[in-house]
Amino acid sequence: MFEVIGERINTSRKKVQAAVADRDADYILDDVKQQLEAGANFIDVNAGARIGHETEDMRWLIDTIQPIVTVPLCLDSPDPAVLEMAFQMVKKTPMINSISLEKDRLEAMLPFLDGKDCKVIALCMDDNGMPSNANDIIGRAVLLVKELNKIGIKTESIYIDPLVQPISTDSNKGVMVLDAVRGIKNKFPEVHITGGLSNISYGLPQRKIINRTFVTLMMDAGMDSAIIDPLDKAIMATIKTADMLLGHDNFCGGYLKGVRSGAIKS
Ligand code: THG
Repeated sequence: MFEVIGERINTSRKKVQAAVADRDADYILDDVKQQLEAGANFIDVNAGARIGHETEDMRWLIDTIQPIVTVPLCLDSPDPAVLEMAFQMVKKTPMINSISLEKDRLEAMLPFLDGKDCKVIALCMDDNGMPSNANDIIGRAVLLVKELNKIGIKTESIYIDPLVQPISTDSNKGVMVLDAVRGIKNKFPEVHITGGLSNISYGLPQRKIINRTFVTLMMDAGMDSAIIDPLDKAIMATIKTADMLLGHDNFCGGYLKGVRSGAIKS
């Protein structure tokens, strides 16, 4: 079944940033509870936005969230020192978000991940920047899997983020990433595909209909996870329905449960 990584605990969001600055635990706990009730399979925690405060903000967020969280955290930082500190604090093995092929980041992250039996999000980003065609994305995914396998991370623990780019700048950006996902899954059937979706609609009006339609297409191509807002009922209902239609929901059980709980309405 599709795995939802709840994106809301991110200090780039104004209200979360204020709550973190004020050490307002109630606000954070209430938000996390809502994400869990909505069906988040992981809770992403990103404390990167208050420059100079990432380590202490991450420590406070984990201390705050950990007592109530029933799913693993997804530790979201480019800094291996922050990730190491956070990794030592968590009780459930976390997902690490993220590694990339950028030379400095790769060289810093590989020793941190070496010997850790955890899930890892791997971005198809290198020192040349964003990928420019499907083969470029696939080639980067191959290198990421190779580097991670070398240090003992199993292919089934790797979540490739192909990096979604705005379709408003180039009408091929949708097909490009869809073709890339098919190519990656063809080479590595056991690898997971994840990522943020909302970049696809950047610069266009009525973004949510674009994001919802795109996730459906991405799921057909092989995406089986995404970093989204689980409180967005429409996208959650779309994902559950697409999962059923793609044969990932035995006896339509997940869909019917969603309807009974009121989460899915036509
Ligand atoms: N891939 C991976 N990790 C990621 C991303 C990705 N982590 C961060 C980000 N992208 C996904 N997380 C968020 C979290 C919050 C918001 C968007 C993405 C969000 N943004 C509002 C907006 O842009 O309008 C901010 C509004 C506010 O201030 O509240 O809510 O792609 N691996």
